[in-house]
Amino acid sequence: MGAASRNTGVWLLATLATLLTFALAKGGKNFAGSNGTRKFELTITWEVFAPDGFPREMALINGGFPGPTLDINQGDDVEVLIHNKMPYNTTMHFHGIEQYLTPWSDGVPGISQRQVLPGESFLYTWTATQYGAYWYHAHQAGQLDDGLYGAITIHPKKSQATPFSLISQDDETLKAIRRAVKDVRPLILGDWRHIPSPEVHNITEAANMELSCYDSVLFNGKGSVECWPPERIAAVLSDQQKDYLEQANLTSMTPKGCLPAAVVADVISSGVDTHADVVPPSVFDVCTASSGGKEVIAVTKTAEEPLKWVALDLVGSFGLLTVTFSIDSLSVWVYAVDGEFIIPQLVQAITVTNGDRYGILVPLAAAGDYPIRIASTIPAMIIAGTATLSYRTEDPNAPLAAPTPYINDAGSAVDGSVVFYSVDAQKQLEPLPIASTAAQSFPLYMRTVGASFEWALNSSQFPAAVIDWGTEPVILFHPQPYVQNNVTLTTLNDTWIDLVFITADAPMPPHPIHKHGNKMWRIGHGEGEFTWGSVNEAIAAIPGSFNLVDPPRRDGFVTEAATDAKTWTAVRYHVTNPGAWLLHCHIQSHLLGGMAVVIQDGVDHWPQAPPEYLNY
Ligand SMILES: *[C@@H]1O[C@H](CO)[C@@H](O)[C@H](O)[C@H]1NC(C)=O
Ligand SMILES: *[C@@H]1O[C@H](CO)[C@@H](O)[C@H](O)[C@H]1NC(C)=O
Ligand SMILES: *[C@@H]1O[C@H](CO)[C@@H](O)[C@H](O)[C@H]1NC(C)=O
Ligand SMILES: *[C@@H]1O[C@H](CO)[C@@H](O)[C@H](O)[C@H]1NC(C)=O
Ligand SMILES: *[C@@H]1O[C@H](CO)[C@@H](O)[C@H](O)[C@H]1NC(C)=O
Ligand SMILES: *[C@@H]1O[C@H](CO)[C@@H](O)[C@H](O)[C@H]1NC(C)=O
Ligand SMILES: *[C@@H]1O[C@H](CO)[C@@H](O)[C@H](O)[C@H]1NC(C)=O
Ligand SMILES: [Cu+2]
Repeated sequence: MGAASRNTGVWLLATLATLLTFALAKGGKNFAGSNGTRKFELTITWEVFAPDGFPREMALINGGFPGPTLDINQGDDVEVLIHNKMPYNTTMHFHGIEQYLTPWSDGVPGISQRQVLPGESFLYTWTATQYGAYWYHAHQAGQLDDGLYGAITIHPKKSQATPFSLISQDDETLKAIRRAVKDVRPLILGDWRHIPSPEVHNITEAANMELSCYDSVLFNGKGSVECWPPERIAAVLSDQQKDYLEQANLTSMTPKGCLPAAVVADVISSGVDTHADVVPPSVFDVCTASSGGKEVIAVTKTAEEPLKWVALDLVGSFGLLTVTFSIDSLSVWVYAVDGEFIIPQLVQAITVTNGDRYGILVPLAAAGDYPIRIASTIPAMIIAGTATLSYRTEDPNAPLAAPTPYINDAGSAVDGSVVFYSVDAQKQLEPLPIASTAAQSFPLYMRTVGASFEWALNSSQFPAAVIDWGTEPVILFHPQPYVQNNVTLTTLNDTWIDLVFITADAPMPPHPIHKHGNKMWRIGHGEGEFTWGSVNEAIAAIPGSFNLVDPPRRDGFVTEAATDAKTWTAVRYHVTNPGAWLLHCHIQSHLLGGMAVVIQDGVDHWPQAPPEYLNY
């Protein structure tokens, strides 16, 4: 990329920005009416901030964290102008947004664009073809862990069928539900660590092991470091955690609730030359309590409203954790998953992992302060935290409810009556037809290659952690297909594709695999070796393990954990969105460790990038 062409691109973008009057996106407000062009301006700075009470340098968007919600109507044209005022390169990805005919706005360095250098600006343009809950986050190295993210809400067009009459057929209730959904509030669930990602990267490489311990959990960017007494941590140790500790001749988790560095270095990284001694004690061991305040979702009933409902869009913006989400004493209706409406499920707990979105409706009766709880369910860490759903009725003297939890500190049900959201039982409100066979079937073996932080799909590692991209973005190679190492798959438009994620070894943790560009159907999963040459062959051999009629549809699926036996997970999708898309594990250390491939979908119909993107 020549300096001249880069400057021309920047100039073009800057001119565009001047010609079009941009409204400041602070607070999520913008000036455009519905079904027009929504314009947002995001200024990214690198500053000291203390989300959980511990000051550290991190990314702020328009001076705050998380960034403003991009509030959009389906059908709108969207323009997001970012100004990178950090001392680091960056890019912005719009998670779950299909970017139909705008693959150059997908925000993956080396795939869809060149990096946005310090001091530069970049204009992302796309059309909101979809509705529902999405989010934006940095896709440059480990910047998601530095707080570079925010929510996206896309209100469905009026003609969109809704699932609310499956929750209630009472007119007043339906009115209350529709009012709540129109006023849906994002609730971003995150994990947080005290060391900026560039430093984490350095320590990881020097120690040659994954730093699988965070400091706090956040709700919409707020949380606390809680240091629990050892008995509280010991009370919820799982068998797997006990087993790991035993193998390292240890008996307890660290004061932070983490598997000790010695377990990661000597047990999980067995056979690898590790240097746990270079890891600062604050990473795994030393717990220092601090508070960044508690997120409060305040809901007030007015006299005209006979019933009160609140709608929340849960967004899993985790770097590492998978959690159980639950609100004490309140059952919730899950009515949308990864943006799309489903047949609602009434539950008391939801497993939320990296990248997930769940739309929930909460019916409120008694006034009270209801703890909203998340608790880690991964072996690496026992950690939990709360926000508050504060509900007040029109009677200020009404007694407040005394809510009780459905889940414990390890995210498990307190008794057998607690119902978890079921992805296996997930039914789309508007199921689409699925082809009975696919044109191509790509087996992808999930494996570690060497150190505990180095991951691969098959033999190759995608260089996601590389800061200085020597190669040009894949999307610019149009019309020639591009091959980088062994990490590029190629498909034709209007064909059906199967991807099979196979655990190369057991034990293997589950991986939250996210595909850019489109949603997929999870058509099957099973235990044992995947011995078939293709998914088509597997369907013929073991039809009972597949569902081609009404399987769950999402932009991310968690692969089956392998404990003793290996497992496989098969997804199918229809290529209708030509472009270069990343397929990757959303756990930040796994992505940075290489667990990603590029899929060149519909190479026969790739759109031509406009000059301002080609030349940027
Ligand atoms: C935009 O609004 C018009 C008029 O209300 C409507 O007919 C059209 O479907 C909308 N477009 C989209 C993409 O929602
Ligand atoms: C990481 O290591 C590199 C190379 O040693 C060094 O230049 C850089 O300053 C380090 N960065 C941080 C944040 O520690
Ligand atoms: C645990 O103790 C046993 C017996 O002393 C020893 O053989 C083994 O190497 C120890 N394991 C670790 C990880 O230190
Ligand atoms: C992954 O590796 C397996 C086993 O070597 C091979 O059969 C398969 O074709 C590879 N997958 C891709 C997508 O290249
Ligand atoms: C940003 O990216 C450019 C181009 O790949 C690279 O040369 C430069 O070193 C990077 N700068 C920083 C601060 O990471
Ligand atoms: C691609 O994979 C093959 C087989 O594992 C390996 O021999 C080769 O070195 C790889 N090529 C690159 C560029 O990674
Ligand atoms: C790709 O195929 C789909 C399905 O047939 C079609 O609707 C779409 O127009 C095609 N895309 C392009 C860019 O040709
Ligand atoms: Cu992973």
